[in-house]
Amino acid sequence: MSITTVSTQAFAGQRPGTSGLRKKVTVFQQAGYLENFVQAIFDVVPELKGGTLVLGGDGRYHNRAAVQTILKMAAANGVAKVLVGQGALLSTPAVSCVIRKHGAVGGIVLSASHNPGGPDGDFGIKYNVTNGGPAPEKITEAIYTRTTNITEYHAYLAEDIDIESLGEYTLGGMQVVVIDPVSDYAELMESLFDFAAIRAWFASGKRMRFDAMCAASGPYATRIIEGLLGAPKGTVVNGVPLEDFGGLHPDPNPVYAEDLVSHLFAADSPDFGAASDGDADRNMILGRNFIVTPSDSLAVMAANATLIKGYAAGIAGVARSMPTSCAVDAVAKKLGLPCFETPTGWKFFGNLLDAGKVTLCGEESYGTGSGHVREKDGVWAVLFWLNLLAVTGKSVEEIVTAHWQTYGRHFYSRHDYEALDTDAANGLMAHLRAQLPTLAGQSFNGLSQQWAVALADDFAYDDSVDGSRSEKQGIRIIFTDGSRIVFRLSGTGTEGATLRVYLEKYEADTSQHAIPTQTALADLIVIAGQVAQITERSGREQPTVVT
Ligand code: VG1
Ligand code: CO
Repeated sequence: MSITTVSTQAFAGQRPGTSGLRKKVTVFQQAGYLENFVQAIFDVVPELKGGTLVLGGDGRYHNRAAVQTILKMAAANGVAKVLVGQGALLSTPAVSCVIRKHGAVGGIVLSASHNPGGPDGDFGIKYNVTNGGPAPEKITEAIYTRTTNITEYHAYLAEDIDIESLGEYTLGGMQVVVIDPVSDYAELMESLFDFAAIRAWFASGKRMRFDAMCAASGPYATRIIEGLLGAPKGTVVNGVPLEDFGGLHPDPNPVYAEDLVSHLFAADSPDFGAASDGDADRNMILGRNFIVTPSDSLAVMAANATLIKGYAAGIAGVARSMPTSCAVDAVAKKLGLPCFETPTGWKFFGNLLDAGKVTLCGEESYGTGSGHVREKDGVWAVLFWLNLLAVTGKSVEEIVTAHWQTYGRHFYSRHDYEALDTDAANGLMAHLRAQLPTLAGQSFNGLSQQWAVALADDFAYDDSVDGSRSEKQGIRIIFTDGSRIVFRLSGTGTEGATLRVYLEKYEADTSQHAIPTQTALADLIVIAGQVAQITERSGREQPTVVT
C-alpha cells in the first residue's frame, strides 16, 4: 500500500470552541494544520478504524480541498468506508441524519457555520460522534490534547477522487461513496411532517420566501419546498451554494437577512418567511410584518408539538441553553413537562436526547431541533412552522400573539460587541466575576423602577446523564421578577473576542405586549452597561449587532 507518514509539528490553539475548530482559511491552508487536527481525531477515536465515516460541509471555500485531504488520511488510517456528500456538500443536520441512518462511527463536518466564507473568510472542522451529534467535551478535549503533542500523520498517496458526481470508488482498502446530500434527509423530513397538508396550504395560494443565503440549505429547501411540497419556483431564493456565500454573511438574523425582512414587511408580503445559515442548522422565522424571536419559536413549538405528525404522541421534555429565554419554561410548567437548562452549544443536548429525557431543544441563536437528529436543524424548523400554519390555518402573528396571551411574553434581545480586544474582554468578564459575591441583594435604578438582584453566578452545568460538570458557562444576573442579564464570550469567532449580552424581561400583562423590544428592555440595557463597564472597557458606545 502506498501510505506515507509525514512528520509534523504541533500548532498552538487547536482547541475546539462552542462548535468545532474555527479559524481563518489562511490558517487552515498552512501545511499540516488541517492534517494535524484530522490525525488527532483518528488517534482519539480508534473505532474509526474499520468503521464508516461521514464527510461533508457547508460548501464554503476550501471544503473541496479539505475533503480530498481527509479522504486520503482516512484511507491511511484504516477507515473502511466514507460517505461523502456530492460536491463536498452536506448540511450539519444532514451529516447527523446520515451518521444515524447508516450506522457510521462518526462524521466530520467542514463548516464555520454563520461566519463569512471565501479565501479571506473563515473555515472550520468539527467531529460528530455515533449518535450523530457534536462530540462531547471529553472527546473535543482529548482531540485538543492530541494536537499539542502530535508528531506525524498518515496519508494514502493517490489522485483526487471525483466528488462532483455520484459514484463509488476505492482508495487503498477504503470504499468511498459519493452520496446525494439531500435524499436521506428529505426522507426523514417526510416521516415527521404532514406533507399533504403543507402541499394543500401552498395550493390554496399561500406564499413563502425562503432565503438560503447562498449557503448549504439551498439544495435541501429547493428539493423539499419547491419539489416535494409544490411551492412555486422562486420560493427559495439564493438557493445555490457559493464558496463565498455570494459575499454575504450567512447568519439568519434581522441584521444579516435584512433583504428577507424587507420582503416580509413590504406591501405584497408573502405569508411566511424563513432563512438558514451557512451550514443549515439555524433558522429564522418570519410572518407577514412579524419577526419571531428564536426563544419564542421554541416555546411555540413545544406548546403545539402534538399538532405535528412526528410529535403527535407528545414530547418527553424540553431543553434550552442557559441564555435562551424562559419562554419554553412557561410552556413546560403548564404542560407538566421536564425542562432542562444547559450551557451554550448543541453538544450539551446530546445526552438528554439519547436518554429520552427531552424531545425539543433550542437556543436563542436561531437554533431549534428535536430528537430526529443530534444537531439543530434549520430546514426542519421551517417545515415544523409550515406544518403548523397548514394545520391551524392561522398566520404566524396570530399564533405567536395568542401564545403570549396564554403564557405571557418574554421580551428578549442579544447585544453583540464583536472583535473586541481580547484582554479588554477578558478583563470585563473578570470584573463581573469579582462582583458575583456581592451582587445578590443589590438594587439598581432603572428609568421607572428599582431592580433588585435575586441571584448572580457563573453558570455551571452538571450533566444528569454522564455526571460531567462544565463550569464558567456565562455570568447571569437574575432579578427578583425573573428578568435576566447574561454575559458570555463567544466561542465561535475568529477575530479578537466577542462579548454577548443577553437581556430578558417577562411581561404577563397583555396590554404591554406590543411595546418595542428594545424599549421594554431599556432599563436592563442600562444596568448591563453599568455593571460590566462595557463602554469604559471596550471603548464601544453601541453593540455591533442587536438581535
Ligand atoms: C454561537 C451561539 C450558540 C451556537 C453556536 C454554534 O456560539 O451563541 O448558541 O450553538 O454559535 O452555532 P458562541 O459561542 O459564538 O456564542 V453554529 O450555527 O455557528 O454551528
Ligand atoms: Co450553523
